[in-house]
Amino acid sequence: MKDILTSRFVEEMRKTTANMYRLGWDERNGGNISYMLDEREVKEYLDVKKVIREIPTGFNAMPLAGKYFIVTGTGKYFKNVDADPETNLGVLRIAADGETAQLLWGFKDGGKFTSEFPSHMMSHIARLKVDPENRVVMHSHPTNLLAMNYVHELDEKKLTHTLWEMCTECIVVFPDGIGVLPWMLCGTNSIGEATAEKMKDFRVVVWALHGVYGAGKSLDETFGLIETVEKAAQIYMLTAHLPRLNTIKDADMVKLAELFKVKYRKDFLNLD
Ligand code: 2HA
Ligand code: ZN
Repeated sequence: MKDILTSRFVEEMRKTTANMYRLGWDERNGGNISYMLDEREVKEYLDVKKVIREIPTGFNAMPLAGKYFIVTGTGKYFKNVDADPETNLGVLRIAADGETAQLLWGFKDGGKFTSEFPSHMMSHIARLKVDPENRVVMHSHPTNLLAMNYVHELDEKKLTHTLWEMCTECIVVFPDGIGVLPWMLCGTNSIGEATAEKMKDFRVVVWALHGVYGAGKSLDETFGLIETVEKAAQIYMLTAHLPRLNTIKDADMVKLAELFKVKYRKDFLNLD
């Protein structure tokens, strides 16, 4: 059995959480990540028959039964993942009944998965129906996007349109736009259900006055998605109080979307 600390997935989780912390998106215990793993890859590092602990999922995760995930822990700081992955991360399998998570590695101090586990697992279920290659759900508190929540209307079309206008590549990177949930109590099954409902249409979902959820095929792609939204929000926050002299036109965004052959939300543009 190979040492799990040398695995690609632990290495990627260490690098991603460190990057997100460095960017100031994940203060204290802010943010959480879940990454669906390939069973064959997990078996290179772990005896998957050896369950350390069983942890109730708190909801029915049956569509993910038998699936393996590496997830960040509740109350754990992204800042500390790199130095101590075995305490701050866990590898688990969803049991056949969908009601239990079987811990195979990690959460060494007796900890458990992120408080946002329902939102993560429900989002995986929703995204896998739209994109069978989806593997990652990522939650974060990016500074400029959060600031923008206080000064920009939280209407999906208006918010998406403003962000698309801020960087030329935005419409290519998130052509499906930004879903928005109103402020809701976090850590609950209700916010999980609402997030998953939005994830049917959007890979990026803003939790008003809290943060963002992103989904994608890999940690790199999902990080890049949130990074691009955050960059656009930063340009907005740097310019919102200044007279606007220039802007990317909707007709130009159409040209970009057509060149890169992305399926975009036409109804989020103002075309005549
Ligand atoms: O885990 O970000 O939404 C800390 C959070 C909760
Ligand atoms: Zn949060």
